[in-house]
Amino acid sequence: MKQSAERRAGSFERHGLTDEQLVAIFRTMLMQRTLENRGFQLNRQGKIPFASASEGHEAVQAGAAMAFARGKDILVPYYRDLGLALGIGVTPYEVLLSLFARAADHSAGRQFPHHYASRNLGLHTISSVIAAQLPHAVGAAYAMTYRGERGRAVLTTFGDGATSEGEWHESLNFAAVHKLPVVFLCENNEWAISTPLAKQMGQPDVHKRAAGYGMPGSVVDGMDPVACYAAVREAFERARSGGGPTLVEAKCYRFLAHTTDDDDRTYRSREEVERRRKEDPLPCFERLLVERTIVSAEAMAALKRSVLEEVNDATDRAEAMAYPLADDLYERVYAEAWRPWL
Ligand SMILES: Cc1ncc(C[n+]2csc(CCOP(=O)(O)OP(=O)(O)O)c2C)c(N)n1
Ligand SMILES: [Mg+2]
Repeated sequence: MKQSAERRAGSFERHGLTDEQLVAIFRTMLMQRTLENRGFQLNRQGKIPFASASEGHEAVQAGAAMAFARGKDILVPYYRDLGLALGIGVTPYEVLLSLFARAADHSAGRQFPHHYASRNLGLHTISSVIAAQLPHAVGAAYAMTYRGERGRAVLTTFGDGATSEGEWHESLNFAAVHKLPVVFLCENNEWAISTPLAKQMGQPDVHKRAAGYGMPGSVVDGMDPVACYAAVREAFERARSGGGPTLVEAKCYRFLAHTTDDDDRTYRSREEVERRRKEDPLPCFERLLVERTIVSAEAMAALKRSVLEEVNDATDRAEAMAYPLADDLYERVYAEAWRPWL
């Protein structure tokens, strides 16, 4: 991976991104981490039942979100994509409404946490059923082709474990056969809950499978947000201009347990996690922005304060909202009033 070697050697390729865009990427990454830590805190305080963890995926997601064209492209993500959701415009308040399961949440508190959806943002609701989102993504891309639309594409994401599912194969194959405008982005964090990569696949490089489908594949350092932006942008450009699908693999790592319901000490060593922590994309990218004087130390401190204030404010506002009423259980589920207990 050229980019990561360059990063370590000290050179920096900004791939056409302005200072403002680089700072926006960092802010998304910091917001993702702060919100996610807030989810874990609220769970441990007994205030919310569940939160998931995407620490270690921030660079992939903020980079990919920067390549997404709002108002044109469609995002069909999976459950670990808080940063992608934030990066394309979901607000921290909306995320907290979902975590607190309040009535004002977009699903009126009914959906599992982190299952965002937004018609305006082009965000499909996500799937907890591994790989089930892929046929949906390919279907959306097929619709674009069927309607003769150009200049837009679908971005869909998944983990390394998802690549063992039949839907994964069917989706890539169908997209390649019909040259559909899709970007398949694998967030390879080396674990599928407690299943390590070596027990999931004989070929640890997911992108190499692209050749078997007849589509281009690329691999990128998933701890480098700018490299991720460049890889996803290239795939988007191919898809939007009629060049068909691409399989992009971002190598990253999950630093925390799978979710608040998981204890990763039962299946992986602390030494492994500590070793991988050294690649943490947040401090690495922060250092780069300050060293290159893209952000001053004072502006960085102010940015951190503003992210924390926004999350604190969103937490207080979401927590103060009402729960859904039991009487409304079947609202927006059936076309007509449905009161099975009456
Ligand atoms: C079809 C199906 N099988 C099993 C599960 C249980 N499950 C939830 S997350 C997960 C791990 C998926 O790992 P990966 O695709 O690598 O994504 P990651 O969670 O590591 O980001 C599994 C097995 C599920 N949700 N759906
Ligand atoms: Mg995984």
